[in-house]
Amino acid sequence: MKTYDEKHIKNVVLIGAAKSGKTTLAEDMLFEAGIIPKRGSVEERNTISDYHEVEHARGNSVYATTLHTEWRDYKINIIDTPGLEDFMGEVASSIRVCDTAVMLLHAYNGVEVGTEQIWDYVDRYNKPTILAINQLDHENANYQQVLEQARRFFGPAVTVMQYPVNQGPGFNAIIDLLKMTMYRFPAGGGKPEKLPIPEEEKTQADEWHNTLVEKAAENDDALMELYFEKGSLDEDELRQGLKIGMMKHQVFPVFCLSALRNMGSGRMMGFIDNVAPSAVEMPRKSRKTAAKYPTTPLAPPACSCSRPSWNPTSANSPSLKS
Ligand SMILES: Nc1nc2c(ncn2[C@@H]2O[C@H](COP(=O)(O)OP(=O)(O)OP(=O)(O)O)[C@@H](O)[C@H]2O)c(=O)[nH]1
Ligand SMILES: [Mg+2]
Repeated sequence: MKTYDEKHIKNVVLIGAAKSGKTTLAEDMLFEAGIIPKRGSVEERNTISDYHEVEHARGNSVYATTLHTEWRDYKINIIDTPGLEDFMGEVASSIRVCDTAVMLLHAYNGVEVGTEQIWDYVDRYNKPTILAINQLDHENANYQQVLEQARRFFGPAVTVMQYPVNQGPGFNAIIDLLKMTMYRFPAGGGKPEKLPIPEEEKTQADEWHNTLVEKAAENDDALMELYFEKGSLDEDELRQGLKIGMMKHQVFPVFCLSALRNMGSGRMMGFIDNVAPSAVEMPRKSRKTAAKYPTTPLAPPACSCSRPSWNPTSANSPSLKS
């Protein structure tokens, strides 16, 4: 494995109500990046993440599992957490050590009781959050309804980054409002084709793109000035504004996924690389010891240990984070 400096390591936790698809997404992120040659499944009890016997017996994650993947020039450390209330301790400790939380919402069930319980911890620790609407291939997937529920529950920080073109069993295309591109996936998922936004989607895409630009601009005075000057922001400026918004808990970007069909996770990992804050970018104001323990490669060790265990299926190490 390559050596990564602190800016090129992203620590994310996958959270969400039971059965929203966290373990399937973790498997997909590893597969998509070529860390594993074949995807296991929860049904076949052979995912990298759910390796304990009790998890096989129950068909649920029970423990928080640390994994890692590499996407482009970044290392993404992943903690896959359980969704059931009984295991909330695992979830809370994982949120505490992550830099970005990826909250999965089921494309039909939307915001569930489990989502609300888990959100209390994200809110308490004020963690930058991505909302990932998963299972868009579900026969009853309803993106619009889930988005409305999310807006009601998470508030105005909900920021649409992507929307599905054809949700349901035929799901294979996403419109990305940062790139203003349509991604169309091959039948088996994987690398999407990049296409122009179709004529019939242009009005909707333009409208939501403008909202995205405003959302990115409003978190930073310099960007706001630029926006007034130019009437728009370029991709890099958008990324910068979204990053600031995520760090202030003013932006929760919404992504589209079908983890089971290997659709959408690559683009989301690209966003984690380029926009989600790394540990060194996060403000440490609230910690009295922060000045004593700066997060730089030359500083003395100072870390949180969230899971002192060893995963025999991926030979990973304890989860330590400064
Ligand atoms: N159709 C469809 N099914 C999915 C998708 N992602 C996950 N599933 C299925 O949803 C079920 C739950 O998936 P998991 O990955 O175990 O969900 P989880 O959030 O890890 O569940 P817990 O660990 O119990 O909280 C399994 O049957 C998966 O095959 C998806 O994108 N589309
Ligand atoms: Mg799971």
